[in-house]
Amino acid sequence: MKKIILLIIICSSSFLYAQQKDYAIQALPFTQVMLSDNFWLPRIEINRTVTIPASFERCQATGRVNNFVLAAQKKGKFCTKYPFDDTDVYKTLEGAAFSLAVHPDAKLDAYIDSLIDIIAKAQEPDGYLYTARTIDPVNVGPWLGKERWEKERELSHELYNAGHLYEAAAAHFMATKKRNLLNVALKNADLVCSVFGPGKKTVAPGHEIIEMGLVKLYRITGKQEYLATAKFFIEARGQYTGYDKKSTDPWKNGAYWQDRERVVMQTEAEGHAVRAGYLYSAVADVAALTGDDSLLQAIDNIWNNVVSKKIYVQGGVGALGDGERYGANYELPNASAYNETCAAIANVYWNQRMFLLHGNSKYIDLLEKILYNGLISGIGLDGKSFFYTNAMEFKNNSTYKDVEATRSGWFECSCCPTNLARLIPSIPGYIFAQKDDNIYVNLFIAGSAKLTVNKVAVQIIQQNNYPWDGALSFTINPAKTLAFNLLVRMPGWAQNEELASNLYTFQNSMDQKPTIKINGTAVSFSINDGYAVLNKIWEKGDKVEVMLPMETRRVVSSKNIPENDGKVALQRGPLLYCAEWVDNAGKVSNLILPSSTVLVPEYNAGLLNGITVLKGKVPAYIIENNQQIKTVEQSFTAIPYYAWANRGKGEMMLWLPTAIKSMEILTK
Ligand code: FUB
Ligand code: ZN
Repeated sequence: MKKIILLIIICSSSFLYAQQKDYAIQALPFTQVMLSDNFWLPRIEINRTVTIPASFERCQATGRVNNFVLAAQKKGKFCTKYPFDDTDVYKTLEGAAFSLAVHPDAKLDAYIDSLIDIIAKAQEPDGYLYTARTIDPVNVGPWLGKERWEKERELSHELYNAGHLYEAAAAHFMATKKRNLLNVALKNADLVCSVFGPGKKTVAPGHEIIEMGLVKLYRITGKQEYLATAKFFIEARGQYTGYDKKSTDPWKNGAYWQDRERVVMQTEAEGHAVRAGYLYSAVADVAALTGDDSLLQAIDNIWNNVVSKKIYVQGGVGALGDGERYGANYELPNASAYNETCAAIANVYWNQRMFLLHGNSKYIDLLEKILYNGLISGIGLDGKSFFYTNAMEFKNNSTYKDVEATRSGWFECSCCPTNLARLIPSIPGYIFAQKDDNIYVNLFIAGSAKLTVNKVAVQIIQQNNYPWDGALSFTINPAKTLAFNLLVRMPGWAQNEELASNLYTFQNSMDQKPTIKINGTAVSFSINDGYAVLNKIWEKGDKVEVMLPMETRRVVSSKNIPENDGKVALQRGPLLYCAEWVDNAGKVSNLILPSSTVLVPEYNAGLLNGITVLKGKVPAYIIENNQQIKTVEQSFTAIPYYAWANRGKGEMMLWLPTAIKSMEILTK
C-alpha cells in the first residue's frame, strides 16, 4: 500500500513540475478546432488523402521501411542513401497520427501499428535505433563513425533520427493514447540521457531536433532528465575546441552547425537554416520551461537579425544553396535563392514559440507570411509534387542548378515532402491561443473552436473568405454569460507594416484602417501588442465583425539589398504575388511594372483551385528580327506566389522592375 501511495506522489509531483513553468500563453490544440475553411481544409484533406499515402508508398518503394526490416534481421545492406532516411518514415507517421487525431481511420491506424511493429523490432536491446548502423555495424557508410555517436557532431544524424522519432511518438500518443511508439521513443531517450550529460559524453548534435523532441517527451512524462538533456545539448554549442575560430569557412569555424559560439552569445542566424530553425525553437521551449532569460535574450536577438537582414519577402530563409544556409546580412540573391521548404517549416515552429513567449502579434504576422507564401509554395496543388527549394525567380536562361522550376514527387534526400506531411495537419493548432481570460485569434481560418475560460465552455465560430477577402466574422457562444478579452490580431499588412523591420516596406501608405463592429455597432478599440482588445461580457450569439482593408500594395526593399533597387513586389492581404509565364504571353523577364499601372484584383474560381489574380496593362519589351527593341503594351496577370509552377515550366518573377535601367545585348 505504501509503495502505491509513494508512486502516486512521485508521478503527480513530476506532472506538477511540468506545469510549474511554461509558455505564458498556450496554443489551443488543433484537435479543438474543426475547420470549414475553403483555403486550408482542402489542403489538409489532400494531405490526408494524397500526400500521406504517397509518402508512405515512397517510404516503402525506396527501401526506407525495408531498412528497419533489415536492421531487425541484422543482415543485408542499408538500402537507401542517407543515414537520416529513417526520419522520412517517422515524419510521415507523425503526419498520419495528426490526421488520425481528427479523422478516425481504422485502416490507417492498423497500418501505422504495423509500421511501429517494424520500427520497434529494429531497436537494439539497449534502446539504440538507427538502421544505418544496426543493419551492419562493421561496414558502415562514410557519414558514420565506427563507434556509435562518433561522428554525431558532423554528419551521422544519430540524434537527429532520435529527435524525429520522439516527435512522431509524441504525436502518435496524443492521437491514439497508444504507447507502442512512445515506448520505443522513451527507451531510446533513456539511452541518450545515459550517454550524454554532465560528466558523460558531450556533443552539440550535428542536426538539431532532438532538443525539441526531448521537450515533447518531458511534457508527456514529466521526466526531468529529458528537459535537462535538451538544455545540455543546447549548452553544448560553442564548446568544441577543434574549430578554427578565425576561419571564415562555416564548416571550419562551426557556424554551419550553429556551433561557433555558445548559444547565449549568438546574435545572428547562421549556418544550415533547418538546423538553425529547430535550434531556436528548442531554445524557446527550454527558456519557457526553465525561465532561463539568457536563452530568451539570445533568440530575441537572433529573431531581430533574421527579420531585419536575412529573410526573403515571401518568408523564405536560408538564401544560400552551398550548405543550405543563411547568408551574410542582406545577402538575399533572387536568381539563386535557395529557401528550403524545411527551413520555412522550422521557421513556423520558431515563430509560434516566440509568440507564446512574448504575446506579440509580430511573430504571427511573420508566421502567416511564411505559411501563406514561402511554405505552401513547397507543395503542388496535387498534393504529391514538391519543391525542395523555393525560387524567387526563374528565367529561361537560368543556370543555377538548385533553382527548381518544376516540382518533383520525391527526392533522394526527401526531407521536405515528409516535413510538409506532418506540418499541414497541425495548422489548425496555430489559429487560437489563450492566457487565462485572454483569447488570441491569430489566424483567420474559418471553423469552430472549443475553449474553456474560467471553467466555462466557449465556442468561437469563424466565418470568412480569407485570404481573398478581409471581412472576418466571429460568433461567440459561451455556455453562460462570461467576461473575457477577445484579442484579434491586427496584421501588420493591414496597418502599413510589411514586416517588423525596415527590410521591406509598402511603397505607399494606405489610408483605410481596420474596423470592428460588435453586434452590428462600430466600436473603438485599442491595439495592444498588435491585437485589438475586445473586452466584454460575452453572451451567446454575440457577433464580432472585423474588416481588414485588403488593397493591392507595392512592396519595396531596403537599399541594403541593391539588386532589388527599382523593383517592386506585389502584395494583397497576406499574399505575395508573382508573374508567371503562362499568364503573360509566355515570358516575364521582359515585363516592366511602372508605378502608374493600375492593378485590379479579380477572383477566378476556375484558376488554380480558386485564386484572386491581379490584372493590369504593362509595357513589355520585345526584340524584333534580333535587331529592334520595341516596347509594347501587354495584359499583365499576377498570381499568388504559392500557386506558381502548377501549369508547366516557365518563367516566374516576384520582384518586378519598375523601369528599364539598362539592357544587355547578346554578343554571340
Ligand atoms: O540533414 C537532414 C536534412 O536533409 C536537412 O534538414 C535538410 O536540409 C537536408 O539536408
Ligand atoms: Zn527539406
